[in-house]
Amino acid sequence: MHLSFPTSALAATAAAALVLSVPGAASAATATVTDKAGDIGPGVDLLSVKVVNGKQNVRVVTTHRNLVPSYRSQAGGKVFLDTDPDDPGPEYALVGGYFDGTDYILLEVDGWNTNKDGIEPVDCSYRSRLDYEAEMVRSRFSQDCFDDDGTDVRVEVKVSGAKKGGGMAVDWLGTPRTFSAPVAQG
Ligand SMILES: [Ca+2]
Ligand SMILES: [Ca+2]
Ligand SMILES: [Ca+2]
Repeated sequence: MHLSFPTSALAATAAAALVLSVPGAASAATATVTDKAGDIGPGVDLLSVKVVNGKQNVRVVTTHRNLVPSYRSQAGGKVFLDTDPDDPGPEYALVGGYFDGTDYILLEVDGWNTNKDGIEPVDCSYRSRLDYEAEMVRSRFSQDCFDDDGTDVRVEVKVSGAKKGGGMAVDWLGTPRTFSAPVAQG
């Protein structure tokens, strides 16, 4: 049993090495784009968007100010994904509500209009989770969702929410209808 100490020490070292190597092993390319704070006043202010383009999944994490469970926020957002730079505008859009009881759906789109005729939901593995505590929306898409899987991904995000005095406030990531720099698959 005198071997147990060196063995467990070795195991601990291996475990530590494993933990440290996870970001490298997954080798996902990551980019974070920030948006101005307070550029829409009351509403679900968008602060940043993180994109991780991994082997299996594309993940998009948006960070907000005023992400709350109440329906009074009327908050929601669209995460536009561009997987084909030769075709203008986004190829996909995740459309979802940002308060309790809302749902989300991934659509195959042809441009920025998500209400056009002929737009179909994508049948693939994806999910989106609201985290009010962290004020984040975490979305994950299997690479299988995309026709051009394995290519660079560019994003644009548009969020909206109720203004105190009525009407809706809209906050785009940076310049409206402009994609982030491409994030290559890691
Ligand atoms: Ca903002
Ligand atoms: Ca495109
Ligand atoms: Ca903005």
